[in-house]
Amino acid sequence: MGEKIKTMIASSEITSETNYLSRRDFIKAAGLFLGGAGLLAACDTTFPPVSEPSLSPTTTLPSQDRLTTYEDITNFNNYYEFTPDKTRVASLAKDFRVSPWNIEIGGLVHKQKTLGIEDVLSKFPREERVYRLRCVEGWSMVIPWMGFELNQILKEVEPMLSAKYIKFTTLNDPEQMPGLNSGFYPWPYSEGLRLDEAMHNLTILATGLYGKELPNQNGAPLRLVVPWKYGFKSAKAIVKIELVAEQPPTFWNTIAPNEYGFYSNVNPNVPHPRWPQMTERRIGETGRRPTLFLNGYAEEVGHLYDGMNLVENY
Ligand SMILES: Nc1nc2c(c(=O)[nH]1)N[C@H]1C(S)=C(S)[C@@H](COP(=O)(O)O)O[C@H]1N2
Ligand SMILES: [Mo]
Repeated sequence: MGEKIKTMIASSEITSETNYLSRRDFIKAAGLFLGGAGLLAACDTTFPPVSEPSLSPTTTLPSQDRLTTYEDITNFNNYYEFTPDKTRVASLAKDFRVSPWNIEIGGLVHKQKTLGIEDVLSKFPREERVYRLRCVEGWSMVIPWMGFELNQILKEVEPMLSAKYIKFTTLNDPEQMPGLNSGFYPWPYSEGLRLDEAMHNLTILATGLYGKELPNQNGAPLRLVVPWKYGFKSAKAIVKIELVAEQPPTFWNTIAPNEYGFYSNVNPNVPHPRWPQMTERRIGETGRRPTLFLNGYAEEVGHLYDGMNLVENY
């Protein structure tokens, strides 16, 4: 596996070989988001850590990984509320309204909250996280997200001892999202995590990518990213986060429980009835590469599954 490197360093090294924004533009964009003159100064000479991460931001990014282009990340999307056609999500989501937007955080918590998206952006400064995203259909990307750790928001609401799982619910607005008129699916799109998975420092809520605002097609204004799980766990357009006692039902698990388990950890050793899991196609590249156990994040998150049979708990 690759060398252990800081996320920030990883992205700056990769930057020179991609069409990433020039460093100057990136710094400008980051400053714009944060409105922080101090941060701008601090970022002047090195590639900008936009804020100090609350916990170690290290991650394994094998040196052969290159950032997927902005073009590909924003024009090849899964977002069934708009369309199952990956190449049409961007145009259908073009006028999606991301403001005003409220996120309700409740359930088994001591301090229930409803935050406007602008409160979220100002309360939880974002940092860059470069993560691999592996879709269960057999393709993958490397994405420079902007976001903050989910545990920051969870600590604010003070989970009760009885809370064991988190349920994420996303927007259900058929007027804006044409796919919602398809009666077959158990709308709204929902997802879930075990509380310890949600608290892990690799789990983020993303509000941007490539140093820019999060594009609508990628889940604006707020989207979950859990890099060691298949892409469908990363719910887009979140409006509600609930702490619950029991494992919650989820969208894909409800549709086809034999194909999509609750855990859905990336695992080349657990076959899928329709798609290859041993190898993947990196978008923008030719050929296929081996899929890594836990998407290459085993060192960081493997302990969450100690003693669990990951073939049974797929
Ligand atoms: N609300 C919602 N979130 C969703 C989906 C969706 O259809 N609706 N698709 C998922 C799937 S299958 C994948 S692979 C990722 C794709 O994210 P991207 O388009 O930003 O690459 O989003 C996930 N989040
Ligand atoms: Mo996916």
